[in-house]
Amino acid sequence: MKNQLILLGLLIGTSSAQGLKDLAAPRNLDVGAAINMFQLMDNPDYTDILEKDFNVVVAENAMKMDASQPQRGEFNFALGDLLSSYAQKNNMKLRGHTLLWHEQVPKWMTDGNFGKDELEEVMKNHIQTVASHYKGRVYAWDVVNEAISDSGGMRDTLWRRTLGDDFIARAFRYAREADPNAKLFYNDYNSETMNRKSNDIFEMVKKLKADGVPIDGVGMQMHLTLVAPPSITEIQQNMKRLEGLGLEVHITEFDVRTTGFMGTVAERNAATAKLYKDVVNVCLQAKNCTTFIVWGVTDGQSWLKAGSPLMWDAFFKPNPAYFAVQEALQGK
Ligand code: 9MR
Repeated sequence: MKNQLILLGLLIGTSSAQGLKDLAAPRNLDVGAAINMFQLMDNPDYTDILEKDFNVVVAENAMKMDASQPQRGEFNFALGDLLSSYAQKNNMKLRGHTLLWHEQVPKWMTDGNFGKDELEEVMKNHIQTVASHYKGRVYAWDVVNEAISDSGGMRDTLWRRTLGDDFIARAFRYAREADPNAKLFYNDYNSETMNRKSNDIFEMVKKLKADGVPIDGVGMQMHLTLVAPPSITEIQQNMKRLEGLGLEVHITEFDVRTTGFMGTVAERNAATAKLYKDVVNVCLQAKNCTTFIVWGVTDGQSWLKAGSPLMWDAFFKPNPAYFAVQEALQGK
């Protein structure tokens, strides 16, 4: 009976049985979501969506340094392991976010007053302990997150101040040593079009490649803003130049800040849906863009806390953006 209903659904053109991941698979695209662990643990509406639509999961917060090494040398993998077994059970890939960042670091790290050698040891130990723990389970890691400044050049962080600019190269080498099979990514925001920041990232990853540093790809976070949408042509150009370096692109944290939009909610949602569709299309067209990940599932749980940035509303009902992505994947 169930099969007949699915067949009927397909015949009359509804694709309710097919999740986004099913539509994306023949187009060689992975579709993922950042996971809120509280929702994962006790909300079946949430897990129903995950299991229907996504084949990649990434912890929104649970695998960051403050969570995984809350005290120096004391690691806590409880939540990450839970997500990892959930992913395994549901045939999903687990993406790792993130090994090295300047935010969400534990207090012992920021207050540590470490000298160069000691901080290098902290960095190496963190990267290698975490990457070894998830070896064979995390298929791709954001090794270094947001290390380029918004105003040009390297961002001034504790890592860079103490360790020097080349901490990035060493971070990638440590990660590769610990897990030779995971794909290693540099991940950042506001760097999807051709701009100062994406130029800096391009030059950086070009040098890393030239120096033989093990880097496989660049994560474009894509926290977009509806009132100042990015140029799709420039996104395409940016993906293309990374392809020229042999680098893969993952869209890692897609959402749309919709506040400030002048118009009705319906107009706002339609414009948001178009942006979703345009970006999925540009990714489908780029040879090296293999993954589209949204930064959360429902609007109610988004870090943006306003508007309709995601594909489901706060009541778990699909937004127009959901159907727009569906259409893009179907080539409509
Ligand atoms: O969505 C995350 C939010 O719950 C955290 O409070 C915040 C802490 O800085 O991090 C958010 O996720 C960020 C991600 O890890 C890196 N890129 C920007 C994301 C949104 O701020």
